Amino acid sequence: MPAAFGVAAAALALGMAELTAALAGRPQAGPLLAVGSAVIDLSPAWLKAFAIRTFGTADKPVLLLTLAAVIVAVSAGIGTAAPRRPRLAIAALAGLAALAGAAALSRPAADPVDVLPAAMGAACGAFALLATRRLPLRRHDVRITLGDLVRYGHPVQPPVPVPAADRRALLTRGAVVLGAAVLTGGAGRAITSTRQASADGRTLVLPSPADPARPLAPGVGLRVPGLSPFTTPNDAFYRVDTALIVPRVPHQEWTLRIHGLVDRPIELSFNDLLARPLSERDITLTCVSNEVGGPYAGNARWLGADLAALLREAGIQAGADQILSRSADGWSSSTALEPVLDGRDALLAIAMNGAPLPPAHGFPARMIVPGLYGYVSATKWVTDLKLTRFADERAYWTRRGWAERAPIKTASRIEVPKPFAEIPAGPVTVAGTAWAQHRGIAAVEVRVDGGAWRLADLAACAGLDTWRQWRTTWQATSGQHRLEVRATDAAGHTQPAQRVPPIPDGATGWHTVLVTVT
Ligand SMILES: Nc1nc2c(c(=O)[nH]1)N[C@H]1C(S)=C(S)[C@@H](COP(=O)(O)O)O[C@H]1N2
Ligand SMILES: [Mo]
Repeated sequence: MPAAFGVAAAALALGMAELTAALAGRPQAGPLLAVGSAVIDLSPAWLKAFAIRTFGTADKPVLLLTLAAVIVAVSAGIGTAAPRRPRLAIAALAGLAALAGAAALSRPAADPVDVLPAAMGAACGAFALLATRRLPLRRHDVRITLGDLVRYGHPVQPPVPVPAADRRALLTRGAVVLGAAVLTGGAGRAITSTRQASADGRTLVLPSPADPARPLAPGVGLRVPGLSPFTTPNDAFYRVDTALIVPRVPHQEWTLRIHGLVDRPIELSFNDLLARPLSERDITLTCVSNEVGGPYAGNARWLGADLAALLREAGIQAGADQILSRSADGWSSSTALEPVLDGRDALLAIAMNGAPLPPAHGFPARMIVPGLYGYVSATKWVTDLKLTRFADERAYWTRRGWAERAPIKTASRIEVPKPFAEIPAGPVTVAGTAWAQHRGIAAVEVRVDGGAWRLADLAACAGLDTWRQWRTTWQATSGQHRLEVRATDAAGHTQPAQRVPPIPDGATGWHTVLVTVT
């Protein structure tokens, strides 16, 4: 029972902290998010890779659940200790609060007020814990208290069973504490989400592009059931980032600084960005963590300002070979300058498929560079571009063992039939997607059971920077079969058979699908 009371007290502490963080306008300083984010940044690369591989996009809920489980366990312990060793319990609580406060202060763009949520939470948690103390739960208590004399007419001698009335009083208090936790926590979440809705830019009217995208040929998307669409809808677009909650950056407050090795540093507001001539381009984005055949690729129509033109306005100095970009949430990325300036459509994007960037995909603005993996090019919530040298500075993932320069490797995957599908004998459509951004796909080949490679039909080409769909017909005979695919890019490079893992610069190998023909 004291254990449960400890958990209720912890819930109240978290609820109060959440409310304090919301009222202070610093939701990121709430203990759960602050500690969770610190854990993400402190965990070693192999653990992150494992989390992304094992849990995919659910990696963040899994982290929060783990954190919640730890809190329940620790607070149950504190609750158990509280009746007999109140000082120890309060000290443990203070220690946890100090940890949460330190985590909040360690966040990028932290402010001294960020310790407030942890402090308020700890104060309320301590108050709730002390509420158990005045109940005679201490079976071995020999202290003579006035309360005991009044209640029992004599000093309490051990062992004294806990009177039912007091157990009920404890239950009532526990329920009150839990109710207060739900109320404060709920109010905090409500305040934060109301604030965020107005900062999301949902109501923004997008300027029309000065340089619109070429209309998509009807043949870029093949009509094969089960094949992913040529243009990935925003809500189906993969998401990969280190942010535990989606950073909310009000566009009214957003600025982008361009500095470092430049002649004229620039600071740009969101209105400045909207006022520039904007281009619209179809570009396929890919994550370096994508395993062979994996889902971390998506194709969208982006609207944005010409990134190379912006940098040239700032005056690029000799010696600069890297754009070190930073995001509102403190992530950083190092992009090779040369590909950005070579004439490809590198964008400072504000919209995706006709809508302002969804918050999860970088609102108000993000970078998009065709041909480079996301971690070296696609900074979301971008606020800072510094021209530097690879020799001088590194970024979030390059400090953790990933390659400095990471052009996207030629890739292909089988999307139809699905792995382990059972299909009837006869003609079977095999179809999928291939990509080699900024080089283009020249050929896709399929083979069955290690036999001869056969060319697949390619869908219409939408440009060098997008993926390309393909299909072929296979005369399936009964039994188990192994389908394999490989692509050749327009530079003449064919995907190698050799399997290498994503780290440090992207996976290779042929995507293989096993099916049973009946
Ligand atoms: N601020 C920020 N931007 C980021 C990341 C990040 O962790 N933080 N991850 C990058 C990686 S690894 C990829 S693959 C792309 C994914 O973009 P998406 O989530 O819009 O698909 O964003 C990039 N931009
Ligand atoms: Mo990525």
